[in-house]
Amino acid sequence: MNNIRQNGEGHADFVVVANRLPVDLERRPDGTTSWRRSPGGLVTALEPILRAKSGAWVGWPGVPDEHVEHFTEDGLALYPVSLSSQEVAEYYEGFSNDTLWPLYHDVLVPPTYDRDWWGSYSAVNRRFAEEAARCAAPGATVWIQDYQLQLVPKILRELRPDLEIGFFLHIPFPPVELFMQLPWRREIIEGMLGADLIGFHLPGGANNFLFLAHRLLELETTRTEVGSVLGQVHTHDRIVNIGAFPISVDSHELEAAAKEDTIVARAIELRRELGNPDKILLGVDRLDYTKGIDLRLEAIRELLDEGRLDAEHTVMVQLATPSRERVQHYIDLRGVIEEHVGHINGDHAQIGHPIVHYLYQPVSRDELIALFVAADVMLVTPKRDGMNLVAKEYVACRGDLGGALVLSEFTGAAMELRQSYLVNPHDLDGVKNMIMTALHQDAESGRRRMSALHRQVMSHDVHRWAHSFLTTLTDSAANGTVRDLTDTEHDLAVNA
Ligand code: GDG
Repeated sequence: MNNIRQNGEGHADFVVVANRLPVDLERRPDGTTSWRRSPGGLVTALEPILRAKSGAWVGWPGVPDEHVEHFTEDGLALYPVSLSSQEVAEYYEGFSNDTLWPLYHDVLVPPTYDRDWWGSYSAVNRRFAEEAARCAAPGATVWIQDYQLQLVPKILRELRPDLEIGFFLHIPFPPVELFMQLPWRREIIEGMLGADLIGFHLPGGANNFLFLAHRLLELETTRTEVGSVLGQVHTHDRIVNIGAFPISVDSHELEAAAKEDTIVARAIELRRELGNPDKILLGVDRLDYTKGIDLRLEAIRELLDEGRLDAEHTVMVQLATPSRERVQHYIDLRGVIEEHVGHINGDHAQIGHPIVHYLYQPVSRDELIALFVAADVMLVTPKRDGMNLVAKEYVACRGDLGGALVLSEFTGAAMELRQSYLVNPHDLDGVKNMIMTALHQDAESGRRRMSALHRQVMSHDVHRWAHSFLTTLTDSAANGTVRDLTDTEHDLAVNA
């Protein structure tokens, strides 16, 4: 990353505001720093738009107590927001990930309500809004991402009423009974209502929000169904559109990668390294209590104990990417998962032949795709998940129509991937039975199922998602009304 240069202010026509920048600042042992790209679905989807439109990205560089001026990297204008160690502990690990994250995921663990964390969350949200206000050109489009930044739309509108402001929530939006626990519930809803368009993955989240805006703030809400917009909130001076925009993956890129010779060869080699088992089961998740890694391992353990799974010819690979490692619930969960893995291997493995291959470390993108290609059954069993991109990535990689997807009904992806083997993750016997069904599916029905899934993911990719949100945002900001985009319009715009 050597082409770092200063960038002018207030010139960006399109601004993305997210907790993290698309690059990570890395501090070397000798104290010097460097930038490393951190590719993710959002960057892939938005990069072409950022480049075409003189775009800017506002976010935290991932390291506390670093003050970095804005700069341009590989043609992208980046505006770092610095956080102190205390803010990382209170705004990020605290309020974002130990209050909002569990509250929005069905209170799977009890959320902590801490007034200092709230103070920090408010202050940091203001800093993000001020940075966005600084770099946006007059009348620019600003797209704010996710639960860490729910106050930014309101603050930004106060600072810059000329802007077109969109907000998208990547995690579920909870029902009123749960949301009402939050001591700062009014502020959060008012914060989000600073946007012209608020997007959720699913209609359920959008409806929960509409209901809350009415119940809590006594605002008039109306139901409409035009394109992705499901309703409107009428504030005293504006109309805010509320819609459902299910995110997706870069399906075509993944499908092509999965067919590359090197990846196919690596998939074969992986199977050999795993001892050429009859069946490979795969789980890929951030290590998070929402993802149901523990219950999946419990299901496998009982199936082995009962002799229904053949320990000699079955292997499971579980990748658990380290995440939020200083939050106590995550430390506890790691212990639980590793105990399960130890039990399964202790009881059923043989020397040189573990049943569960468990990695607590990220793997490269190519290795991940090779694992998707090698896996006979993909296990995606969250107790609650906004969407779950892993499920869609697996399907995109299975252009060969092989493999099977066991998918929790409690993921957003389950709304679209109806031909998967759907399970209720709270019903352990149901999960066990469905794993056995997926393992023993007959080849023809397996191909039929995968073909339907693959078609869905190929025709609804992340570019379509971004285009759909941004088109609706422009209509919303212009006059509060939206047009229903046809499939052809989507395809033309996406392929332009
Ligand atoms: C939030 C919401 C929503 C994982 N391990 C490795 C690796 N990954 C990649 C996956 C996938 C991504 O990380 C995880 O995305 P998910 O969607 O599954 O889950 P969250 O991180 O919880 O994301 C979620 C999403 O936002 C988008 O709106 O779908 O519901 O919770 O892309 O492939 N990638 C590599 N190595 C790994 O070891 N290279």
